[in-house]
Parts: sequence; C-alpha cells; structure tokens
Amino acid sequence: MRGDWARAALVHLFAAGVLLLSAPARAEDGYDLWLRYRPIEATAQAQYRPLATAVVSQATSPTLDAAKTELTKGLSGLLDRPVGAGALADGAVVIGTPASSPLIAGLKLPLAPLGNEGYLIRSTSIDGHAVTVIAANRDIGVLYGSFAFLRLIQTRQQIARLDISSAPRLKLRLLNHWDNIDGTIERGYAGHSIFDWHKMPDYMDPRYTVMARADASVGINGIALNNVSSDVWMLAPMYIGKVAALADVLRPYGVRVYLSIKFSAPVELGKLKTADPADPMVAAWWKQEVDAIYRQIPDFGGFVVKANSEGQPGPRDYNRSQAEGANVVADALKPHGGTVFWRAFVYSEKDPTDRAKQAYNEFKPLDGKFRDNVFVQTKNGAIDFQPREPVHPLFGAMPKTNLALEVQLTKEYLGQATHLVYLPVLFKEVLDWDTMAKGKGSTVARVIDGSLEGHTTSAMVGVSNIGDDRNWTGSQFNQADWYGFGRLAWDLNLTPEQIAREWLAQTFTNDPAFIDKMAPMMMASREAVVNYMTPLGLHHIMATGHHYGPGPWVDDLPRPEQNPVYFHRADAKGVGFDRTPSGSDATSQYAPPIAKLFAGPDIPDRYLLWFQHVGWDHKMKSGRSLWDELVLHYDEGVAQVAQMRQTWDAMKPYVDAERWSQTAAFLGIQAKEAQWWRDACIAYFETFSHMPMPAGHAAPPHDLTYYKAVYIPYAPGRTGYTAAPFKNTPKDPDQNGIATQIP
Ligand code: GCV
Repeated sequence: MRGDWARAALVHLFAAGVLLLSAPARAEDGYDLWLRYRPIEATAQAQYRPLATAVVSQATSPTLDAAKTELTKGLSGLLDRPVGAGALADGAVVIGTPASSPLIAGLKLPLAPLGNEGYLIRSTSIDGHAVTVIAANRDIGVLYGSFAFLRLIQTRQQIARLDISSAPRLKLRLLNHWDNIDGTIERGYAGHSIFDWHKMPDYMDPRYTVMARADASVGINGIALNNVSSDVWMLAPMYIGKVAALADVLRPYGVRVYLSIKFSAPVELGKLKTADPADPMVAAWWKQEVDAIYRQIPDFGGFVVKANSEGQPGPRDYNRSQAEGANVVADALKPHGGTVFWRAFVYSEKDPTDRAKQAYNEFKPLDGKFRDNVFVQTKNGAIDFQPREPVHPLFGAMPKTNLALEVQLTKEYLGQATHLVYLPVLFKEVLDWDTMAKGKGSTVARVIDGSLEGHTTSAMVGVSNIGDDRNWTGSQFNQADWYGFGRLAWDLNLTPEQIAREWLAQTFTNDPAFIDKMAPMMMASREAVVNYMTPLGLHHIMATGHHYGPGPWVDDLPRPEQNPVYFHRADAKGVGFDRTPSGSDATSQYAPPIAKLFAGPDIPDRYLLWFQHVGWDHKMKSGRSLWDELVLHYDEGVAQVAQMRQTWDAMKPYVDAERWSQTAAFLGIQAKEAQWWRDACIAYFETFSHMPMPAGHAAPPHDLTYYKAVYIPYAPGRTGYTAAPFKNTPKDPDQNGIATQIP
C-alpha cells in the first residue's frame, strides 16, 4: 500500500515535472517575434543535436559576430543545451566567406552566382569531420544564411544532407517608417515610434538592435526612418548625427538607413530663395548636404521623396517636372552610390481628372527621363492601399524607368491594428498580376525585378507597421505581414501559404494540428475583409480622416477627390465609378487586352464597381442581381470572421495564454466591426437601390441616421487629424439621442 502510494506520488511528480518542462518557459507577449528559439520537441532535439554541436567562425567582424551570436543563441535555445563557439569537430556549423575563413576557402564552393547577399548551406566534410557550412561572398550573406539555417530547424526540415543556395531576387528590400520626430506615427497602430530621437545618440535603445535582427532575418536591407510627409528638421545637423548613430547600430545587420526629405529644404534649412531644381544654387545645396551626410554615414542609402502630393512641396511649384525634381537630388547622391525613391503618389484637387488617372498622366510621359539611381516608387494601386485594388497602371507603362513597388503593411484601410488580415495574399495578388505590357507573362514581379525590361536594379518597399508596442506591430498576427513582406521581397516565388506556415511554426508551434487549421484561416482572411468592407470593386468608402470604420455617405470634404461618394457614385440607377471609355476612360491606361476586359461585360466581379457603373438589378455572373450579390458578400465577410473566431477558439491548447487571449479579444473586435461595416453599408446603399433584402438576409438593425452618427473623434494613426466633426455628424449627438458608439 505504502509502495503504491509512493509510486503514485512519483508518477504525479514526474507528470508535473514533464508538464513544467514542456510548458512555455515564460509568458509570451510577442516581443520575441518569430525569433523565439524555444526548445523543440525532445525527439526532434535528438535528431538535430549531433548535427549542430558548435559554431566555427574563423574571423571576427560585426556582421560575422552577429551571425555567430544568432546561431549560438538560436541553437542553444532550440536544442535546449548550450551550443557555443568552438573548434572543428563532427557536427560543427562552419560559417564564413572565402576571404575570412581558410576552411571555407579550402572547399572551393560555387559562390560566384550568389552575389553580395546570397548564401550557400551545405553538408560536407572537412578534415574528416562531418560539418555544415554556411558560406557566402560577403559577411552579410553569412548572416542571412545563418537565419535560414535556424529556420530549417524551427520548421523541422532535415539538415543532414543540405545543399541549399539562395540569393535575393530584388536588390533593395526596404521598409518605410512613417514615423515623425515627435514620436507619433502617421497611420501607426502599434503605439509610438520606436525611435527616441531626443535621447539619441547618447542612449541607443536595445530595441533598435532587436529590430535590425528581425529585419535581417527576413532579408530587409534598408529602412527609411521618417515619414514621407517629411519634417525638414530631419536633415538638420543635430539629427544627422543621431541618424549616424542609428546607422551604426543597424549596419552589422545589413540594414542601410534612408531618409524622407522635404523638397523645400533648400529654402527652409538652407535659407535659399528657391528650391527650384533648375537653379544651380539649389543643386549645389543638395550636393553639399548629401556630402555632409556621407561624411558621417558612408553607406547611407538615399532619400525617399513625396513631392507635390497632399500638400507637400515639389518641383511643380516651380513649373519643373517630377523628373527634374528627382534628378537634382539623384545627382547629389550618385557619386556616393545613393538612391532616390521618388513617389508616384500624386493627385490634385485642382485637377478634375479621375484621381485614379492622375499619377499615370503625370509620370508616363516622363519615362526615360529619370536618372538611373532613381526609382519611381509606385503604390500597388492607383488610389490608396485599399482592401483590393486593380494594379496601378504605371506598372508596365514605364519601360525605361526603374519602378519600385510600394505596399502598405500598416493596415490603414484594412481594420488597422485589430483586424486579422494576412497581407502577403494581397502582395502576391499584385506581384502575379499580368500587366500584358510585353505580352502574356509581363507580371508586376517581372516589372519590378527588372527582368521584363533588362534593368539592373530592383526594389520593393513596405510601409512599416512597427511601433513601440511590446508585440511590435499592434497585434500578434500583424507580425506575419512584416515577416511575409521580407520573405516575399527576397523570393518573389514563395507562396503566401508557405510563408504563413513557416511563420506560424516559428511564432507559435510547429504542431501540424495547429498549422493545418491556422494557415487556411490566414489565407482566407484577406478575402474576408474585402467582403465586409468593399466587395465587388467598391473602394475608399471608409470614414474620413482616420479611415476607421465605414463612411460611404461622406460628401463634404474640402477636397472632392477624397470623398467616399466620389468613389462609389451611388445613385438611383446604380453604383460604381464609370472608368470605361464612356466615363473617365481610366481603363485605357492598361494594356489593350486588360482595358478591353475591364470596360466590357466579362470584367471579373471583384473589379466591377471599380471600373463600371451598373444598375442595382444588373445581372451578375451568378445570375443574382447586383444588389443581392452585394448583400451576400457583406454577409459572407461577417460569416468568415465568425469562422475565424471559432478556429482560434479551438487553438487555445496550442498557444500561450497571453497571446491567445489578446488575439481572441481582437477577433471579437473584428467581428463587431465587420458587422458594423456590413450594416452601415447596406443601410446606406439601400437608400439608393430601394430593393428588398434577399431572402434569408436580415435588414440592418438600425436606420442610416444611426450609422451616420457614429463618431470616433480620436481613432489612432492620423497625424494632424482634428477631432472636429464633419457636416454629416451631429455636433451634439447626445442632444438628439443618437448613439455615438460603434453599434
Ligand atoms: C503619408 C494616404 C494616407 C496618408 C499618407 C499618404 C501617402 O493618403 O492616408 O496618411 O501620407 O497616403 O502615402 O503619402
């Protein structure tokens, strides 16, 4: 009896011990991103341990040391035993370049095709020892290869017979932080800026290094530090000193710094009379300014410029073209190897032309006029980062110009911090889009990688979603957009599903029971947001200013081309923007087969209301009327979010409490807001269609007045946004008893 009791107690203790050992080592809040390096399952440890016993690095440099540190940290964590730097032995991981490592040089590896950033990982033997080598031409390739090696273990790939080589498809893979010097972030939903300019350079927050590691782990090799709607102070000497200190922190990780500049800087900072790019004094000022930057930051990346856009100054102020503006800055950067990212996001309230056409009209005639160190940085669509947009017609239309693709990671129009929307699906839709510019197969991917027109440089840019929240990006799942952006920019052939799977494995657990449910949920999440916000080609019907929540009724903004009613054009006859030849003729900015498709009856449903104004009873491909189809899509979106919540509920056993609860709460917010979107939009469009709800679909619970009165004065992310209500919003909602809360 005594023995039985003792045995039982032992069994319990053992069970408790096992539980303790297998429980997450500490509470997780998302800070460690996908670089958590928590111990993998014991069986997997047994497999991997003999193949990763020590790290052999025969030289030191900041980048090689970063690689060594990452490997020893990662391997020790994943394999749950100390893996240090050591000597050549069985199972060693030998890292280096032929120049820095005699062991690597002796192997005579085929590194030439890998360029400056590529890497090779190979299982081989050195002096009779079975080893893994991580080799590259440059130290940065070794760092990228080290992250890739760790990823193999994190995702439980075999590492016994490796022969992998990889080089990035795009040369420049950049994030644009829209951070202001005062710590706010335009369209930032993850807290304040992580850059504490006031304390730099004396205090360099360790988070800068963690961020650089994360960027490097997915191959991001440059960041613009400040908002494209730029503050001229950023170029002042006191800030350049701080930027130099930050560049020192980021350099070992292969991340170069860029700055957004204000075109009027020669006047505002330089005290010149003009910023006219044709004025020799202006050119000389830019040269002197740029030379001064490079004296402190020899590998400075260059400038991002938002000119003559949304109130920003630019060359048009002096009757000069966008190309003349770009070139004066490019000429100053050229001797130092710097690059200009000149944004094509231009539209004017003074131009009555369809806003979707304006950038093309202005930039297309300038094809071939930009210097070779200029990229025309073009948003994925011609309006503004909508849940779905047809691709910007400039892609494929400027063969003699370097075009960079700009996508937005911070979800300004897609539910901001809390909605779970996995963006690589959107990015891939854009990259795979066939512009038909040179016949079939002229995809956006081939435009931006330079292969379509034989350009030697290439770039993709993501508007960052990083802030000082503990989880960096405002939600756990927004991290996947940062991760996925980098992975895709490195390898445009990856599928969003592959990326989701590897991100899930690293960020949560490798358990197939988790991943097989979560990857499809992430994949479906993008279509869900399209459905509950802007189905069938609707666009830009968000509330104004902050773009949070529905506002299809807004018609009173001083700039007409920013009003939601401008975009949907609902009337008694129907809805949609006629961009066919009988309307604004924006369709003709696309290659002829696409123009014809978009202007004709075979247009895919998903772009219908973007390009055509159709009757409420228009017969859709499904046989249903447009009105019924619209309602069905809104309801489908709401149902998809309900499904996502159910899926996540079932994932509770696989996820630590803190990250699970936060995500569950955010999905709750998303469900509430999806319903709000659906109800408000149906209530609004019904005032035009006057059609009954399709059978089985409930009418919105309130009338339109109710939804119009919802007033959110301080939604985050809007720099300079004032809380003053617009005409449509009752000034004193309580007085007339109208709700101001999200229903
Ligand atoms: C930085 C949209 C956003 C602005 C942003 C602008 C841009 O209009 O709402 O906040 O400004 O795009 O990309 O320049």
